[in-house]
Amino acid sequence: MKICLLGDPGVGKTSLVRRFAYNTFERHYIPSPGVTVSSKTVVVARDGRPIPLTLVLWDPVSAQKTPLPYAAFLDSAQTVVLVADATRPQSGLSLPGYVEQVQRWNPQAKYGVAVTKIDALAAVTNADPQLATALEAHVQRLRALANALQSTLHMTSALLDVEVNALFRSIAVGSALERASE
Ligand SMILES: Nc1nc2c(ncn2[C@@H]2O[C@H](COP(=O)(O)OP(=O)(O)OP(=O)(O)O)[C@@H](O)[C@H]2O)c(=O)[nH]1
Ligand SMILES: [Mg+2]
Repeated sequence: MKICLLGDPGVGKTSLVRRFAYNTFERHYIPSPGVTVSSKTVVVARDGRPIPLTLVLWDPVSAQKTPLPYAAFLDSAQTVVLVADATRPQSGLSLPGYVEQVQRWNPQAKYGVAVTKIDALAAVTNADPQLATALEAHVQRLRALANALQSTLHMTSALLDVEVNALFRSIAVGSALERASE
């Protein structure tokens, strides 16, 4: 199944994929060019039987840098993962615009919402206590967006390997259940 990640530059899309597919983490920020496609096979249960499901992860350059060929990236994607940075409230603002594009090009798509870098929250709010309220409101907005999209929200850290597997597994399990009911 094809999964496409969308989010602002530097929110941690590539880091989620790296952690999930290769179990590595890179501190050095290398902005992604074009699109990187990775895959990982997970085993999920369907009708009580284990079945392998290959997740093909599309990690495109951020649309804020290069206009995305949404038609090509979203075509046949079952799920779009919307990604926002827990430490930057403005990183959630573009997500409704991405949703509009997804609904335009691939109205059948399901969603996941990932909030990244939760390991860095304490350091950021200690340095700037005023930011704490804005960050809470940011996560509340993301939670509301996830609810509106009938999606789950995962509070992740690619650095510490928190909820990264859970994010992609929940997408795989959702897809397997759906196919089982077809
Ligand atoms: N502390 C911390 N830093 C992270 C985490 N995930 C990513 N980063 C850092 O955030 C920066 C950007 O991460 P990327 O994964 O390259 O972000 P991206 O969304 O792919 O960025 P673009 O490709 O430019 O759109 C890098 O320096 C990462 O090391 C995390 O869970 N915790
Ligand atoms: Mg990237």
